[in-house]
Amino acid sequence: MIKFADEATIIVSSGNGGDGCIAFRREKYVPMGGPAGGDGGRGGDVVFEVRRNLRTLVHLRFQQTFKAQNGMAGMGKNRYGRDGEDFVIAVPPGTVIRDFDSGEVIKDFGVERGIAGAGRIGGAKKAARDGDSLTRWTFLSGGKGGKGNSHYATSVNQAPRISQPGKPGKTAKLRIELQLIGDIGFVGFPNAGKSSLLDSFTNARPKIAPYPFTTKIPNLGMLHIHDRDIVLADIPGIIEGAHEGAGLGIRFLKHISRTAALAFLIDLSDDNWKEAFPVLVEELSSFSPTLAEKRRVIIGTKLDLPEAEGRLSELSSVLPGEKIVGISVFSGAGLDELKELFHSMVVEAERLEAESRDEEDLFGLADPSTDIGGDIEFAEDSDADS
Ligand SMILES: Nc1nc2c(ncn2[C@@H]2O[C@H](COP(=O)(O)OP(=O)(O)OP(=O)(O)O)[C@@H](O)[C@H]2O)c(=O)[nH]1
Ligand SMILES: [Mg+2]
Repeated sequence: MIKFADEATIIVSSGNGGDGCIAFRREKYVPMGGPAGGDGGRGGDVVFEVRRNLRTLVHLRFQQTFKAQNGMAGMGKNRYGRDGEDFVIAVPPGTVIRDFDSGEVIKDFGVERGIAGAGRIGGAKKAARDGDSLTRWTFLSGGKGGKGNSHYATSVNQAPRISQPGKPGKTAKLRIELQLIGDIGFVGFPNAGKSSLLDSFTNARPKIAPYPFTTKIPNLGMLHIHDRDIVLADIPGIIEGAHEGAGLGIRFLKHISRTAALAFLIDLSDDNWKEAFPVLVEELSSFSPTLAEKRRVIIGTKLDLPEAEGRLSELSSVLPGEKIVGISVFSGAGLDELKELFHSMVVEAERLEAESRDEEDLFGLADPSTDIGGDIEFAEDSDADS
């Protein structure tokens, strides 16, 4: 089973510039042939590269310090030192880079939404237009190489014994975080049927059981509909007081903070069905108000059970203005309708996102960095074939 790491601490350094050289031309019968010390090479840069095939930060846990190559010193006969090679650190989409000490966001690769990868509307096309694909980004540049003594010859000093040292590279300690990116996040009380829905709509095979807190870590699955992929994110159940740590707490909400929409699952066969929605909204708001304001659909589950009878229409009447769908993963009721709804919600969200980005660009306000906080520990990746 592959470990899924969603946080790593690393130390990165760019290369030092190579020193300039002090040398003189040696020519037969010419005592001092003039300065001929070459320049040092540039130190290598530290570069981050987003790779769409990566889904974890595991590779940053085996090794934690990364250094780009130093530039070589300049040499005699005016030869330049070779530039140091860049160090390229590959990260998955959805990676956020923070300064370790201040926690400040340095770079947020999450704006390339969609684990689904290439071919998404919005992101890819827009990025190409900007010429800013965000897939390769230089974080620390290497130190400049020093000048050789040949630069210092003047009419009064034709044999300068000075050269310039290379500039040192820079070092930074970083916290790298990965935010799983789904299109639609499932929220619900434990046992509401979230994993069952993921199982029914995707080829993810999460654990399903008739007791609460079966799901301990988020699961992602891909729903294919109308020639596109929609990533569904199933997270552990939320109960009243989760924001104070009850149950598994709300730390997993971080994983759905960037979804286009949320699906609230409510078990209509359970006696607590009426309190579910207000409690969930309350817990979400205490984590992040924007989460509670996301576009959403309310799904009444387990319609096949006798206890659920009549409750779907009652739910609609107590929550006017909400999109409500009733389903049963056993009988198949409502599933097609729900798929269509997921599709239209995601498409609509993307359209608005692209529009607002265009507006921001117009006013030069584009700022992809967001701070959503929340600490996350290791988790097991149940979907090892990703
Ligand atoms: N009758 C019926 N049972 C269902 C339906 N959907 C889910 N269940 C059952 O409800 C129980 C809980 O389902 P899960 O999918 O594990 O629920 P969950 O919301 O993921 O639960 P946690 O992971 O604990 O938060 C299981 O026994 C499922 O078989 C349904 O449509 N009809
Ligand atoms: Mg579950």
